[in-house]
Amino acid sequence: MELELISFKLCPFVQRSVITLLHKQVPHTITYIDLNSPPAWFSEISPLGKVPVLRVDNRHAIFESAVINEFIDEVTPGRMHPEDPVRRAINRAWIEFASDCWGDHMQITSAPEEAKFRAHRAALEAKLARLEQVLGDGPFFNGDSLALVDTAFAPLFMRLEMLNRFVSTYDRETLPRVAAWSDALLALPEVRDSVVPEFEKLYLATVRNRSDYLDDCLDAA
Ligand SMILES: N[C@@H](CCC(=O)N[C@@H](CS)C(=O)NCC(=O)O)C(=O)O
Repeated sequence: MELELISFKLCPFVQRSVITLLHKQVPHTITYIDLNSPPAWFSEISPLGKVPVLRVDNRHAIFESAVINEFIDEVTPGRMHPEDPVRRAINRAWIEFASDCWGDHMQITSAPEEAKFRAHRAALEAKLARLEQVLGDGPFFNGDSLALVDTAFAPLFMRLEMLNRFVSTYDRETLPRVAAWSDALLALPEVRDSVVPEFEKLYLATVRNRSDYLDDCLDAA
């Protein structure tokens, strides 16, 4: 089966699928497009004009990262979802929750001034506090093995840690399970290698562009 992932270098949703492909050691290619000026062929295969899209055997196009991830998981050996249907459903619900956390990340990284940053930081922290309540002893969401739900959060934690060097995006002390989960995910080679080498530079440049407040924090660091 030939798998081609259509990507944008900064997209966290694409990154989820890359982590899954790398974790499962699935041969694949990645084609990067410029979302500001997408090629005509992309509009034909992506109904919402969004990445990721997974092209299968150059014949089928699958969109939506959660669906792509489940597909990759199903067609390769091993399972990145719990066997128990209730637990599996709960994992899917938290994957959806991860997408909501992206809204807060977007707001945080677009904040024009400190007061707005603080308000959106509080919203994100409240969501992370919900996660703190459901996390066990780790290292991953379900325990010892990496699951699709972990791939949904790893891109968020990667970005938050990049920002944490300049400004605190959540309090690691009051959310120790979240912090430990983040550390465990970011230590994985499949997470580290799920972005292009120049990712941090690109990401911080985008953040500087979007937020005057974070631009000042980066300057002050
Ligand atoms: N729900 C989608 C979200 C994908 C998404 O928002 N992708 C962004 C890039 S990170 C995109 O393609 N945006 C282009 C647009 O909205 O025009 C998924 O999980 O795949």
